[in-house]
Amino acid sequence: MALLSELKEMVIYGNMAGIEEKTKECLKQGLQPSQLISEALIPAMDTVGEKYKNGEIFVPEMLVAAKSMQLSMGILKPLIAAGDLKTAGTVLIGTVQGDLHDIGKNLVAMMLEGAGFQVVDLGTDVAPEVFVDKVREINPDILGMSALLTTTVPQMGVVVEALKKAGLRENVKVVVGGAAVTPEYAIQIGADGYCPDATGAVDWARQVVQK
Ligand code: B12
Repeated sequence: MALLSELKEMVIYGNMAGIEEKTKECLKQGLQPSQLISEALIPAMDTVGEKYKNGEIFVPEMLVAAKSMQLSMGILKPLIAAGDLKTAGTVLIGTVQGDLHDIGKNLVAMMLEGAGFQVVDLGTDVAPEVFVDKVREINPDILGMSALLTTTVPQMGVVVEALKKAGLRENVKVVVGGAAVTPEYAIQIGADGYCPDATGAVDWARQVVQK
């Protein structure tokens, strides 16, 4: 589909000026918001990651690509989140300390909201004690943590330990995700779940609150 590849290219080349128009055009042509995300925006970020790894682009280019994706997501978010109004459960989510990547975390939050969950987002670079204090304060059904850097993944284990120490571990289900996280690591730190993507996170969250 030409429109989808055009949208994808606009993210890859960081075309911030035109991306919102293109997103609207895609919707006008009948494409679904979820399709724009899974067939254009996410594949675009994969390409950007590859180019960065191969030394073809650098952090500034990666940043404008990310900003372009966020502009497009800004248009899609209300459409996805409009789905369901009743609360399926509460999810506390954040990116761990030292890590500023938030696109994937935002996508997970957005999809969960769309599925009817109330989502409290702590943002990025969240210190373990901030996660723990917020769990104590709002008593969520689920705590979701995101990490994209191999250097920040260990923070997830630190948070799980801090929850145990605070006597809160049994009160909340912990799910981890992000490109640098593996299912094995989730088991190793005693998390309740790992999901590779946002749709998986929604399925997992639904199962957890049903139990
Ligand atoms: C965009 C980007 C940036 C942007 C981030 C902007 C932002 N607002 O997020 C900027 C330019 C700031 C950036 C900075 C850096 N980055 Co960067 N970045 C990326 C890039 C290209 C895309 C990430 C992304 O958004 N992907 C798209 C989203 C949708 O995917 P996702 O995050 O994986 O999320 C999905 C799943 O993982 C899952 N998920 C995510 N979170 C959660 C949470 C839960 C609870 C669940 C269930 C699921 C889940 O669901 C999501 C949706 O399907 C990746 C390459 C890549 N392909 O991953 C590199 C990458 C992550 N960055 C990398 C690096 C090295 C850096 C820097 C250190 C570069 C530098 N020298 O400064 C800094 C670190 C800054 C910091 N302290 O965090 C490396 C990491 C290497 C490693 N393994 O550690 C990567 C892999 C690039 C590479 N190939 O080398 N980066």
